[in-house]
Amino acid sequence: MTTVITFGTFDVFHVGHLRILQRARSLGDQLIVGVSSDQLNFKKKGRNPVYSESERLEIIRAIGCVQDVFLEESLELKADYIKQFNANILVMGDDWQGKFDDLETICKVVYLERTPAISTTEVIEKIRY
Ligand code: C2G
Repeated sequence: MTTVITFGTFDVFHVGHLRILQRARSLGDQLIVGVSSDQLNFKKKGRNPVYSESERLEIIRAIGCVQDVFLEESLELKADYIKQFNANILVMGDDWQGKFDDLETICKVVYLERTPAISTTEVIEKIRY
């Protein structure tokens, strides 16, 4: 049984989010997703997400290729989460290329290409104007 784990905020869920989850899932038998807490998101991006952490958890939990979700409280806890879920593969978008290579001592680390031309920021801008 190969367990894949990935992380993200997944705010204002869009097709770029869906595709990375589907591709991550295709690398193993089950996919576990760490959804960034509101507080962690504020630390990373300097703003509150549009959807709250409980709404984002609910949405990701309902995606067909996702087997389990949990709240990611800190970027530094990745090794603990990987061990807790016995994950064999860590998947990250290539905007994080190289950033988690040190975790290769406990699991395989794979960076997948982002879907071009879509982001939460762009969706928010489109709605705003
Ligand atoms: N993504 C993608 N294509 C896009 C937009 C996003 O493949 N057009 C991917 C990102 O690379 C990431 C995932 O979708 O793997 C979630 O994106 P974000 O919510 O922006 O994730 P981020 O806030 O970078 O959180 O611990 C790491 C962080 O929690 C990652």
